[in-house]
Amino acid sequence: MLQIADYGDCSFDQGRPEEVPNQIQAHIETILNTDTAVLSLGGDHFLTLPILRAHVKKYGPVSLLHFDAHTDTWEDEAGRIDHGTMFFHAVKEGLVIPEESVQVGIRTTNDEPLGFNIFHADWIHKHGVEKLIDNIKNILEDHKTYLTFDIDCVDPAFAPGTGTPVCGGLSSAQVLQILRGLRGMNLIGMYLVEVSPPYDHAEITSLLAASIAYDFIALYAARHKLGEKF
Ligand SMILES: [Mn+2]
Repeated sequence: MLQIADYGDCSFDQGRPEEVPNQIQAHIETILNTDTAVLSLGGDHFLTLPILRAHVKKYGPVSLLHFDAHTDTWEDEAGRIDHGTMFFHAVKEGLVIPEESVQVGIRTTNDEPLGFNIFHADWIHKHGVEKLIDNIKNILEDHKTYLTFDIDCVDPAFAPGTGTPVCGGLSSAQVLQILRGLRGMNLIGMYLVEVSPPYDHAEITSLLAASIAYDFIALYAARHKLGEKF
């Protein structure tokens, strides 16, 4: 059994947007320092960067299990952080080990994968979920892994409520099958992002997001309460 608390929102000063990443990192560190795992919900995917910084401060460099239509590793020489560049920065800062990390459901192009293991949506549709799960297990092994899930990994037919939808994605059933196939992974933190209720229809996307978040908690419990490993 897990004890779970809703810790509320992370507040910040809208007049000082440049301070937001540091405030979020400090907020996450406060929770991690109590030896509590954090499931973060909502917002722009770039927030993974300060959240990762907090986790790496505690755990050291981590593997990333990243569900998305986009790699979010586009280079940004100017040091600007946004929801397409944060994993470029995460690699350059040494927060994640790309060779021990996996990106799932990608269906946009990026000439520089930065060493990440990428499983495009096309590959998954061709080879199937079971083969994907085997590959993910072989790459993640027992490495400490941070799980970050952009809802746009899922096809807009199942998750229309998001800002940058791309057709040809995974179904909601495939996503749940993948997560349930990864019981035993060494999960240290979780983040579900880019759900945008104004773009949603009949709460389809929100329902899926809630289901995925629930499965994240079950995945964490399997490892940390039941002691399961791959
Ligand atoms: Mn995305």
